[in-house]
Amino acid sequence: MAVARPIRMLSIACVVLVIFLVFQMNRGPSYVGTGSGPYNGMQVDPLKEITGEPEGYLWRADEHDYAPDSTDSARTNAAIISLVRNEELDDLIPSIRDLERTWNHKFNYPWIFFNDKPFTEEFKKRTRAEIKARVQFELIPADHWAVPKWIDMDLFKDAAEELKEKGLQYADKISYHQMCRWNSGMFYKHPALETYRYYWRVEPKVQFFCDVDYDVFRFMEDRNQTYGFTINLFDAPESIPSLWPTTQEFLAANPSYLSENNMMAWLTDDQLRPDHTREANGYSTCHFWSNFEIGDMDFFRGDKYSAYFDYLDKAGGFFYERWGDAPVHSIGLGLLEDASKVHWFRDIGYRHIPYFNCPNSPKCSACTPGKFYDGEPFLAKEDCRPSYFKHVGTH
Ligand SMILES: Nc1nc2c(ncn2[C@@H]2O[C@H](COP(=O)(O)OP(=O)(O)O)[C@@H](O)[C@H]2O)c(=O)[nH]1
Ligand SMILES: [Mg+2]
Repeated sequence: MAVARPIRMLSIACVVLVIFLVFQMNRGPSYVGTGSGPYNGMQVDPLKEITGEPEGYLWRADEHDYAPDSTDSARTNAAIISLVRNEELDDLIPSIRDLERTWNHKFNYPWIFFNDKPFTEEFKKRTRAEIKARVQFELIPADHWAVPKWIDMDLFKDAAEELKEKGLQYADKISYHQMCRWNSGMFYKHPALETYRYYWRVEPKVQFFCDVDYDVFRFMEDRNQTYGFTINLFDAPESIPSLWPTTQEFLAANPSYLSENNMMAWLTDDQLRPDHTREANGYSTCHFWSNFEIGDMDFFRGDKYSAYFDYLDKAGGFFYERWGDAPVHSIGLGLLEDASKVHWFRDIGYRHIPYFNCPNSPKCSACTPGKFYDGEPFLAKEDCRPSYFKHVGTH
């Protein structure tokens, strides 16, 4: 039986409408690449433009002594650090290879591996085989890793169960909470790092894509930089509902700690993802993704950040919620440090699944310039750079 023409036309229109709606739902957010609208932080992804090295003097391996065992080398006071489990060895080796190939075989900074359990002989042997520079294996002191005595474990279990029901990853895994706390406020207190100032944090399973031909630690030191990041991301608000209210209490008690040139506008942005800012009770959830960090431990060891970490630690949110070291470091820096002391290492091609920082540069290979994520299109909206560039800048 023939279908009446108006009905046929209506059916076709419906199909077209459905296809259009599906396309719209899967599309990246319109602030990336298209321009107009209230969100003008990132009209064009800067990673699509040609990216070169930072301006100014850079220390290079062919002009200075960076030999691995030189006692008078040009290396500054810095180390590559990695918290890792023995069972992650196979995932760690490619991370080491990438960083050695793209950068550290030229500069030979020491690697220091940290673990809450002793490293196996196999771990030591196989990591040493990848690195010309000095390598150290360090056990974390039990009292740095242990759950603090003021944490009520029954309360932890109830809270973890509730967070797990909400779908929050790792909520009921106590070691994940311990790891986040250690990275937030403990790593720089480890005796093996006491005499070090700068660190580059590396995780298993990460990738580096670009040749970096200058000493990044000297770069940090020469330009008086405190912290460098590659990826700027939104967090899961359900992991940190009371982090911002607790931070506000701390600030009210210590108003003089707030840096004059702070990053408050980025931390409290409520335009890019208003739902996130609301659910996190005033914090945008935007943070420097801390699986990559190049930083100055003197900032974390300083009075202001130390007081901030202690305040958070007493409040218990590392266990009763799932506060991550990324938002904690980021809020600490955003409030207590001068915005000009945070640097976006746009030239360091990097990936931690599922996100990338991939610049457009002849020094890079095996990543797509400007590609931010790999996987489902909804991941596009996790990019917080539009807010960061708008409120803080692209330096
Ligand atoms: N030694 C040790 N390392 C851990 C533990 N949990 C996590 N890590 C390390 O901490 C970092 C972050 O953990 P990861 O599982 O990558 O968390 P994600 O990136 O948030 O999914 C990685 O370098 C892990 O190897 C732990 O219980 N013991
Ligand atoms: Mg990881």
